[in-house]
Amino acid sequence: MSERPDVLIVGAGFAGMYAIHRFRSQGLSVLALEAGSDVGGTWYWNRYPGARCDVPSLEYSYGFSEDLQREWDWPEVFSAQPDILRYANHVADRFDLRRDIRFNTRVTAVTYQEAANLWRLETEAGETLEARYCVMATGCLSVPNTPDIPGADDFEGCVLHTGLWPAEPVDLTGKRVAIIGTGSSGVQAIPELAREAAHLTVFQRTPVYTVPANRKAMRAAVQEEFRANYRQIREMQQNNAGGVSGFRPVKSTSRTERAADRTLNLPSAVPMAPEQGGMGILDLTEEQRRTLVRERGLGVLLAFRDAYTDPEANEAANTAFRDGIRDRVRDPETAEALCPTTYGLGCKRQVLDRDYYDTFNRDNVTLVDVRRSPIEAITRTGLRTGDAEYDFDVLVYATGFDAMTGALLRANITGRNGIRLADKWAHGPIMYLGLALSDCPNLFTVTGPGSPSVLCNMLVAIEQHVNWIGDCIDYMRRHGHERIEAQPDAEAEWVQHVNAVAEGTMYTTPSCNSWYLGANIPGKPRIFMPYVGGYPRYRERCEQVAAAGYEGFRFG
Ligand code: N01
Repeated sequence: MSERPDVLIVGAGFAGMYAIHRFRSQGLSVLALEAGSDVGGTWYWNRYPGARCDVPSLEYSYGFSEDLQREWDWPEVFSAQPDILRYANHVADRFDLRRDIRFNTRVTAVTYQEAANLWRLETEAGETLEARYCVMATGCLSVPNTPDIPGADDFEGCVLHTGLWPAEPVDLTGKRVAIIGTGSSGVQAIPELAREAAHLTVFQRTPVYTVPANRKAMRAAVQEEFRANYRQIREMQQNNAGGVSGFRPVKSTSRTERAADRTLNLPSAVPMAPEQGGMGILDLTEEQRRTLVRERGLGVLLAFRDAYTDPEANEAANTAFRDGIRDRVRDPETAEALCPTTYGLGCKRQVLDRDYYDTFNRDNVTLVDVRRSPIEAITRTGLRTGDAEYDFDVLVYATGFDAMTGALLRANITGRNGIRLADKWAHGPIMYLGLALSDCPNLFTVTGPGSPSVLCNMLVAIEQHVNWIGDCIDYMRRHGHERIEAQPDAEAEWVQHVNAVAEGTMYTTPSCNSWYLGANIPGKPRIFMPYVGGYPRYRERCEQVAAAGYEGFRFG
């Protein structure tokens, strides 16, 4: 590790890890600073029971190394957190990444030194490091949100957050457990907690549309078929709106299996392109929709692409979904409380589950609708709502993240002339391509706001950004440039474009309150943050920008 590396990378999740490898391979010296004690980012922190990826692992994996693809075996089609973390560790070992990572090091300030043209990073331990380039690989969902509930510090039991779950196993046997939150994390954790705890109380504010996840174990023949076709698969990813190839094994699966995969359409939570088409939900009567859901499960509703573009079709799908929940959950009052009514399918990221609705048929599970009777306070022994008191031993927050902007703001970035990112973003994130900021020369972000990021297979989005940044630094060195900086007008034009493409989609309907819009954090500006125009269109724009000599940037 050199004294002053060429590049300082903040974060050693999947983005930071690839950045180390990529930049090293082009002859740059690097140092990554990571708050955790090991690699893996999201998969290091989110160890809660049931944590699992919602994109197939053969797609949610690095594509930069043929050897890596050849040698790694996934045990399941959609991997559980421990397997993904094992993969991250394997990558770290295989490419000897740890020698350039400083663990247990949280960055507290990132400041541009104009005269020296250097970025100075300060750490929680009081250390200072400098480099010409700074790459923020801080993740999109890495700042856990813990709601400010009165009395939170009074609780005498054990408090956990799904996004900060301890590494050592938590024994919940015989315990009364409570969980707040029913997003992706809550939905995955609830069935597991219910199996382990003596009693589980679920505090739900907004019901979720969740469909059963694919539970297939990985068959060796399927893995092999992927291996043989990886080159084509990676290319297909580059041309798919969500960065998912959708490649289906042909040789190693039966015709029935392939047909089931097609009709159930459960490949991943990444939205598919509307042009993938299919039958419209309005072509069926209400009774036919209900029968279809009874026969094939709730996941079948995701196959109707019109439900994501046409409000009438959307409402038909929402109604069929609610009927499906009522058919599934025995207690009518609980079933009714589980039915989403305030927003439609497609507004939030699709949630996938294992036994979620069946969990509410268990004797040891109680659902509390805190929209009807809000949480008033956390007490010494539990929690109080408007109409009841609940006692428990363990409180689990599954209350999500300060998404997309949270980690960048927490790093306290200050650019040229003392311009603070917190001030610049007071009304929402403004940046160019989700990659760079005006007044912050030589600072790049991986999967920043305004890029497809969370609407794309993250591994694809990460590799594209890191490669673009690496190529840009290479270009600068070849052309003798010391500084690159996004131009304010390019930044403004891009933000306008990001907003324009999001307008009129299900993501931004007035009834939709998602973390994509920042709506989950009190006081956060309501702006649709990721780029919804599709990964290929975005990638091409990045390529054009580079090919035109970094259009929208200024060199110095
Ligand atoms: O967070 P969320 P998440 N009182 O924000 C509730 C990814 N992910 O961690 O909707 C009561 O979705 C809140 O209620 P409401 C994935 O991209 C992926 O679950 O605000 N409740 C909501 O129910 C996902 O979208 C995977 O009314 C409160 C919940 O907490 C993203 O991470 C797995 C509350 C938060 O849901 C975030 O998911 C896990 C309060 N004061 C996560 N404050 C997979 O790959 C919040 N809530 C499968």
